[in-house]
Amino acid sequence: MTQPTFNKEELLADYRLANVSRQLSLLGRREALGGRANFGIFGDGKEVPQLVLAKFFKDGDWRSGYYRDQTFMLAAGLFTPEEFFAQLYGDTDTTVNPGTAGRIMNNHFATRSLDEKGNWKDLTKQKNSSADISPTAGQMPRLLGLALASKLFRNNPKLNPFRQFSINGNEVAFGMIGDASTSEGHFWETINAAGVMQVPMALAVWDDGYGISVPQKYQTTKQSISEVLKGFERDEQNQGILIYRVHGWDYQALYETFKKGIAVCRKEQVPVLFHVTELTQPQGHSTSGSHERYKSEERLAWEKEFDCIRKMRDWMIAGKYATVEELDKIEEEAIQRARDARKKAWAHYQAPIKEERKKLIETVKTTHCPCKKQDKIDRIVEELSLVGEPIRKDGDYFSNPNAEDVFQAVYDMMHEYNPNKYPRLY
Ligand SMILES: Cc1ncc(C[n+]2csc(CCOP(=O)(O)OP(=O)(O)O)c2C)c(N)n1
Repeated sequence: MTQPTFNKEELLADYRLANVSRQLSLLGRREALGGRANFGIFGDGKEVPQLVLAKFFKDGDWRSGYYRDQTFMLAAGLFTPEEFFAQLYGDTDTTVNPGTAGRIMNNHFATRSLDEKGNWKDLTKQKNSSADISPTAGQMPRLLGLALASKLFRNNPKLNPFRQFSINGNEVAFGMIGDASTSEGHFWETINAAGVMQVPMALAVWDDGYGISVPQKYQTTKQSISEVLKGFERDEQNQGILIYRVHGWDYQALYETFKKGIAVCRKEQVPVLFHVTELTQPQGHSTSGSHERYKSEERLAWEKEFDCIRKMRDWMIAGKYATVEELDKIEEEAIQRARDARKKAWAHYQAPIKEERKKLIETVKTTHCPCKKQDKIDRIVEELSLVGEPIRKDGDYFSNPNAEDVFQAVYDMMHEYNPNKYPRLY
């Protein structure tokens, strides 16, 4: 392999992005465990391969991936640290949370293909992501469809007028999937169909050795998806799939491998698969569990040592791309960048809730009820006004322990106001 010379500024920017993304994951977990978000699932441990892959993601290309892809999305310029928190809180404002508008699970990504008037945008002039779905491997059939579309655009002249969708089929459909999800039927059907149809599909398998708590030996034959896929591999006699295997902590090898694979995929419209191995999951699968309960001491120690960001740091220092001081400073700044984003996103999420609470309190205080529940109403309103950072749950009928009382009291008020329309319920 030829030695690529890397640009120092670009490497430093990449290192910054990797660290910002990591800090988002670390803070995100705390936000979920602290009650500000319902659930958290993040991209920590996959930062370096994702930001390198994003270098080859061009305007007109499509992504069909899953919940680990935050660094890819950040690197592609399709997602910001503020949006990370907005989607974590479930902010429904499309201006700050354009990807999900609070309507799909957090760390599920999407770009908008229509403008405000509902017309198609020119999708060849932007990077595109289809909307993620939660069933693991559910993104695979769609990935195939996106790749097939480019093949049809290249081969069918009748599609030429639709210039806002494709430039002669030069696009690549980028797919991402976790190693355990390759056990799903959708994965295998997609692989087989891609090999048969020869479409420009580039699929990265992020291999961290686990599917939640299930280790690979119970999940994948031979404990290696690229090993079992060998029968699908292209050879001198047969078309098939180009398969590359690369360590997820090796910046240089990732760069060379992705560059080569995506170039062939785009030019020849052939499917490629990158088996990206030796990845880690520093915080475990999601906020629903703790990986310390199912990973051995040795595995946990190995994960620290092979953390892709740590490896990138060592490599940059060894290659004299950066000094320890420069990298330390970037790490510090990344912590602050993530904190600032959290603060901004939380304030934005809180603003309408605080406004609603204010209106509710004003309404209740100015509407006196001559019924026996008035004391209760006053108490509940007092409690609500004391909540420092109100979230929807504080006013949620189902999760507020006083909800039934609130409902009854408000209903009593309505009954006294208009007994015919609101008859006694109890
Ligand atoms: C069809 C389906 N089955 C089960 C689940 C529950 N589930 C969510 S993530 C996951 C494990 C995925 O592991 P892997 O593919 O290795 O990805 P990783 O999270 O490790 O990156 C499972 C079983 C699901 N979301 N969808």
